[in-house]
Amino acid sequence: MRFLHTGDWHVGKLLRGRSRISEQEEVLQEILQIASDSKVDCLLICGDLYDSHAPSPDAERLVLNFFAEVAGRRLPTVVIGGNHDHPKRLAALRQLLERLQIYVRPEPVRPDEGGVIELEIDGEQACLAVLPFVSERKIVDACKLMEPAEEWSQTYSERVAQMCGLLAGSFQSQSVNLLLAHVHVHDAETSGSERAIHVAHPYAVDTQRFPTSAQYVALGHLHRPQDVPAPCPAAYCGSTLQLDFGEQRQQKRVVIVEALPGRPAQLESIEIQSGRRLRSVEGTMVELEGQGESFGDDFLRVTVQVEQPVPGIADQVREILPNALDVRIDYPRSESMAPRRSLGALSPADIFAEYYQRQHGTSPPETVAQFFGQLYEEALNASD
Ligand SMILES: [Mn+2]
Repeated sequence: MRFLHTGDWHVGKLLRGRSRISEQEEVLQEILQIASDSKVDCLLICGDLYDSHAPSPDAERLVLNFFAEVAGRRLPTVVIGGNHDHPKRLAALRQLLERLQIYVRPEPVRPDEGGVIELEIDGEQACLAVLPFVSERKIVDACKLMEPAEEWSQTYSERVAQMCGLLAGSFQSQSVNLLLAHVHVHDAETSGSERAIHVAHPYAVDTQRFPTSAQYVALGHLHRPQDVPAPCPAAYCGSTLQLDFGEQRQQKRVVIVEALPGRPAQLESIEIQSGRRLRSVEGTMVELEGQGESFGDDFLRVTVQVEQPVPGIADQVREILPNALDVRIDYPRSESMAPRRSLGALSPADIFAEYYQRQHGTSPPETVAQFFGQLYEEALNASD
C-alpha cells in the first residue's frame, strides 16, 4: 500500500505582508500530480492546513478545491488538525468530507470514535491511528492544581506518549498500521517559523514511545523535513514552502511511504519544485545592484553595508531589489562594540561621548560635546 505524506501547508500565511496564495495553489497542484505519478492509494495530511484560525476566503478556496480534486480521483485522504487549525472549523466539515472518503480529525478522540481509521484498498487493510495536535493548555491546566510547575511539561509529554500507545492498541497484525501525529518530538530541529510556545523543548515527546507495531509514524508540526530516530520509521514531511527566512536552503518535499503489514515501511522523498526560494544577501548598494538579476524572483533578506546610518536606505534598497522583504543595515561600530569599560573609570564627558557613539555610530561633534560640558557644569553648580 502506498501513501503520500504531507502537512504544514499553512495556506494563507503572509511573508512580511506578501501573499503566498499563488505559490500555495501551485504547490497543491504539484502534490496532486506527485500523488498520481506515484500511484498512491491514500493521502496523509498531518495538520496546519491553514495558517490561521480564521483563514481568508482565498485560503479556504485552495484547501476545499484540493479536497474536491482528491474526491474526484476517489483518493482516500486522512487529515489531522494542527495547532494553527481551528478545531471547530475543521470539525464543521467532518461529516460532509467523510462521505467523500476524506477523514478529518480535528482533535484527539478515542479509537472507537474515529481515533483509528480502518481502510480497505484493493483487498488490503490499513489501520490509521490519528493524533491531532493536543493543546498544552488542555492537559496542563488540570495539572496546575496539584503539581510543581516543572512537572507540567513532563505530564504533557507523558500523556501524549500514552495516547500514542492507546491508539496503537487497535493495530492489527494483518494490517498496515500507521500513526499520524501533529506533535513536537525530542531531538528534532526547528526552523524558527513554528510558534515558539508550541515547540518549547520541555513539551517534546520521546520518540522511543512510538509504537513498535507501527510500520510508519507520519509527523507534522516542524517545518524542516527530517527523519527522526524511533523504534519504527518516523519522519516529519516538513512544510511545503519555505515559510520564513529560518527555512531558507531547506529543500521541501513530500514522503512516499510504501508499506506492507508486519515490516518497516520504505520511504522515498520527492522534492517539491513549486514556490519561491528565500535568500539572505549582503553587500554595498553598488554590489547589490550589480547582483540583482542573479537573485531571480527569490524573496530576499538584505543586509546593506554602509559607512554610517543613512535615512531612507531601506526604500532605496527596495527600489533596486523589489523582492527585498527585510532590510538591515551594517555599518562599522567596532569601537562601540568593544567591551564596556567600567563607568567609574571614565569622566562624565567620556561617558557622554561613549553614549553618543553607541547611538549614532560616530563621536559627538565638537559643539555637542561643548554643550554637554556646559550643561554638566550647570547641573553640578545647581546641586551644590
Ligand atoms: Mn506548522
